[in-house]
Amino acid sequence: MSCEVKNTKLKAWVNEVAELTQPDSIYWCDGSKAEYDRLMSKMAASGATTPLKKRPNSFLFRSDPSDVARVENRTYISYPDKEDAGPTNNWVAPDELKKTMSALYTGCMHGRTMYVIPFSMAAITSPMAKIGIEITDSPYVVCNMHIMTRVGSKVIEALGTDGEFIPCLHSVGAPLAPGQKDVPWPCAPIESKYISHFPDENLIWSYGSGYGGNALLGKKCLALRIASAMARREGWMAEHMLILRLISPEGKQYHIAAAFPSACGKTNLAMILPTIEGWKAECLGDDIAWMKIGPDGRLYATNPESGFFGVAPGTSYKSNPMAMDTIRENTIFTNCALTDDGDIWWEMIDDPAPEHMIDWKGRDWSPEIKEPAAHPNARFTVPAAQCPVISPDWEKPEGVPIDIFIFGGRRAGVVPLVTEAYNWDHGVFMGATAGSETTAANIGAVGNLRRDPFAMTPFCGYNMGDYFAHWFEMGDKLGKNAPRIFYVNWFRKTAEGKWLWPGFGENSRVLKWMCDRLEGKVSGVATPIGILPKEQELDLTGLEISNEYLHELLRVDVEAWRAEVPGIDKFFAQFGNRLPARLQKQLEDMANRLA
Ligand code: GTP
Ligand code: SPV
Ligand code: MN
Repeated sequence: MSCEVKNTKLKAWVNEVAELTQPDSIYWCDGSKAEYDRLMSKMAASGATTPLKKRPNSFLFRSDPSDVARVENRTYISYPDKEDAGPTNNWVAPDELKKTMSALYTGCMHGRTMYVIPFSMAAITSPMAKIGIEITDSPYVVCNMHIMTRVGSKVIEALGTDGEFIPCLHSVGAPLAPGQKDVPWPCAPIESKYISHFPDENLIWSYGSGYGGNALLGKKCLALRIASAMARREGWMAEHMLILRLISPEGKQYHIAAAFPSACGKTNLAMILPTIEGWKAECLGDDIAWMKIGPDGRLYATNPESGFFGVAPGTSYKSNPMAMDTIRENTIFTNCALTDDGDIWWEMIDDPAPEHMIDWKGRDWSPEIKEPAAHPNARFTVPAAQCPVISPDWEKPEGVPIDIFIFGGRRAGVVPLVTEAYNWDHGVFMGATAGSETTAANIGAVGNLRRDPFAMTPFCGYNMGDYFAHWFEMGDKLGKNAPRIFYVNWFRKTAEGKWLWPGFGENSRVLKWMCDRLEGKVSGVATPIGILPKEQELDLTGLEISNEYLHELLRVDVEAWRAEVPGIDKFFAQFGNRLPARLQKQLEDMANRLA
């Protein structure tokens, strides 16, 4: 560390953690390239990673087969009162959880180095920036944090003697006995994994997993779970949203923030290459948005991260060319397949599967093997600055003013391609009732329909009923400056299981309709569930789509929507008196329109 650590609280906390976890040594990270290179070389030498011959400065990691995604059933929001965590979060009282975890942490870093990572979420020059300190025993976490956050001595300088920071404690939970050889991906069994949050204290404790959102604590733990609770206290918003700028042929800019559940299309939409003539897009963020009302009364959004931790399978030059160009170098790959010439491969990438590969479990793979060669939640970690369509304004300290909110999810049926909310309250209702089929981004069953309000079910750091109320409060404050709200579903299927909508770049056609609505150029049609495009209002120039598909995509199936009402009612009931009356009223209004 090139500068001296003067923060009394920080020094005391690091000493306290070291006493508890008993590492062999303590290392303060400076965020430099030399540090990254050194750690990667060490991990390559130990067999923890494979440098990729075909991609400059890129590395492949294979996780333990049990440690491949977030663990929602081991994730805790801990307040003294269970009611404050609400019905959608796991809860254990702080004292009890700390007792259990302290026992696990005792001596858990034996045989390992303890890394201290000073990091900033959002550019350190941004008024929205929050400083975190992650303590971890995983060099893989250090390298990923280098990419995903701003790590370095500047953060320590900014902290001074008494600056505030969010303590983020992480251990893979695999102490080494003297002389014991390490494994490539150390972690603890599922029943001793804990991803714990103490929002009253702005404190994060994570144990037992080395993977993504469980271990890179700046991301879901800090920037969503802890930040959402802070945002409610302080009157701003922390959302699971991409941020993009759409530019019309006339040069008018529209800023869009969109919330879809994990593995439901945020990274893809964030880097969209519009297929309609004259329209351009720039990426500002692909996963998280922090938003605050600016001096002009509009809502300004900042991406607190500095990298992308994106889903690999499905990514190709055909689906997401900008992501493919982003990951040409300086990328960490996790749980992808390895080709014989030293490159990565995954399902639905451009090239067909070669005759031989090493799969994500490190086994020989050939096309007769029926299991996928890459894990469905295989990921890439890459600096955002490498994206060819990154906006020149992506690090602007004050952020960008949001014009449009989009909610959505993965629904094979019922939900049309696009619907606009009648007003803010209706839009909040749409967000609160969003439903989606579960994906491989969490350990658990895939393809089950669940309500995932605002795509925040796994990430809301307080009672979801209070979170709904916070959305209404923000709308009241924004008044006429509030963004317009839309709901989309790119994932509608035919009875035979074929996509009805081509998706990806073609989604620009739907975005254009939204802009046309803002400009008053199109009227749409009022339906019981909201405003839908008239078929001729969607710009389909150059797209081949059958009338039958288009009709189905824009059809409101009144029977099917009536059938949703009791489910929503039941879903709302679990929030008891924390459910805002305004939401119940929206449900009644929709039921009446459907009657
Ligand atoms: P997280 O990083 O988990 O938060 O996911 P995400 O919301 O960023 O999802 P992402 O953009 O990585 O997409 C996940 C999967 O959905 C990938 O396999 C994509 O290829 C696929 N996908 C994304 N957009 C579309 C679309 O418009 N249509 C279809 N059919 N698939 C899509
Ligand atoms: C998600 O699951 O929404 C992700 C990946 O963005 S993780 O960082 O693992 O949470
Ligand atoms: Mn995400």
